[in-house]
Amino acid sequence: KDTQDVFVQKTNNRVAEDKFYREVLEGLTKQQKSLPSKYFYDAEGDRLFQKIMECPEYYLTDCELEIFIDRTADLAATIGFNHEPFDIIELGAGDGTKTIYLLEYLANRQMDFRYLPVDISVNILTELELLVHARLPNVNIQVLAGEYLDMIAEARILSDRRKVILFLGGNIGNLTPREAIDFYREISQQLQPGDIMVTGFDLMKNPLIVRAAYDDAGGITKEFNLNLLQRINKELGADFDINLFEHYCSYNPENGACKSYLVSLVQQEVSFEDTTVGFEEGETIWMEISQKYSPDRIVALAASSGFEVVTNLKDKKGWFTDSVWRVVEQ
Ligand code: AVI
Repeated sequence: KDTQDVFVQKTNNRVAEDKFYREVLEGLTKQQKSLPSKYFYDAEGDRLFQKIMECPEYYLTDCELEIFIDRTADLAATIGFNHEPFDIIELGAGDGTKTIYLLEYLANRQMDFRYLPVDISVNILTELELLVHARLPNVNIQVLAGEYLDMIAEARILSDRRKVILFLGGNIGNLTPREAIDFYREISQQLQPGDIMVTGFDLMKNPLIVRAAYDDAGGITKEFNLNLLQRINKELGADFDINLFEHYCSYNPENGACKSYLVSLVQQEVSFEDTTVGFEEGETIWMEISQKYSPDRIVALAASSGFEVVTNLKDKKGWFTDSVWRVVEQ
C-alpha cells in the first residue's frame, strides 16, 4: 500500500507541475504577459502573505476581524436556520483566526452544526484542526483538502444538511468580475434555495488607501510578487534575475480594479525548460487583480448568479463588508 501511495503522490505532483508549467508558459507568451496569482502561495509565499497581513497599510484583515468580533450575533442570526442542523463550509480557510469567533458563538448556544474547512494545503488544515480541537473541543470539525467546488460537492455527498459557505478575506477580489460571476453561479448550482453564502468584499474607497495597501513602504508586497519568479526558477528551472524586475501597482477608482505588475527594468531574455521569453525594457507582467466592489455591484453580482443579498455587515470605517446572501428559488 505504501509503494502505491508514493506512486500516486508522485503522479499527482507531476500532474500539478505540468499544469504549473503550462499555465506559466501560456501567461508569458501572451501579448500582455501575465502569471496566475494562485501560484503565489508556496511555503515562502504563505510566509510573506502573513507578513503582508501585519503591514500597517494592509487594512483588509483588521477590518474583517473587527466585523467577526463586533458583529458575531448579527452574523449568527442570519445563518441560524431555526435550529435545523447545518454545515459551515469555509473556502480557503487558512488559519481560522476570524471564523473561530463565529464558531465559538454558535457552539455556546448549542447550535447543531459541523465545520468543514476547505483548503488546498493539507498542512494548513492540520494546524486549523488542532486549533479548533484545543479552543472549541465540542465543535465537530471535518477538514476537506482540495479544490473549492469539488469539496462543496463532497460535502453534499456527506450530508443533505443546510449549508453556509464562507469565503472571507477579500479572496473574491482575486478573480476578475467576470470570473466571479461564473464562480458564484457554480456555487449556487450546488446549493439548495435558502442556503447561505457569506463573502468578505473589500469596498471601493479613497484610492490612496487602496494603493498603499498593495505597495507597502516596507516592500513586502514587492517581495511577495517577486517570490513567484523565484518559485518558477526553483520549480521550472527558469533563470529570472529578480533584481531586474520592479513592482508596480495601479488602482482604477472608476471600476475598482487594483492590479499588480512586475516591470522588466531592462531588455532581457529569460529561459525555462526549453522555452525562451523576451522582455522589452519597461514591459510588464500582470501578476494579480484585487478587485474592489461598490455596494451596488455586490447586489448585481448576487442577482446575476442565483443569490439575493440578506444583509451587509461592515466595519466601523466602512472599508470592508461581509455580505450575506441567500440562494433564491430558480
Ligand atoms: C489573498 N488576497 C485577498 C490578497 C489581496 O488583498 O488581494 C492577496 C494580496 N496581494 C497583495 N497583497 C495581498
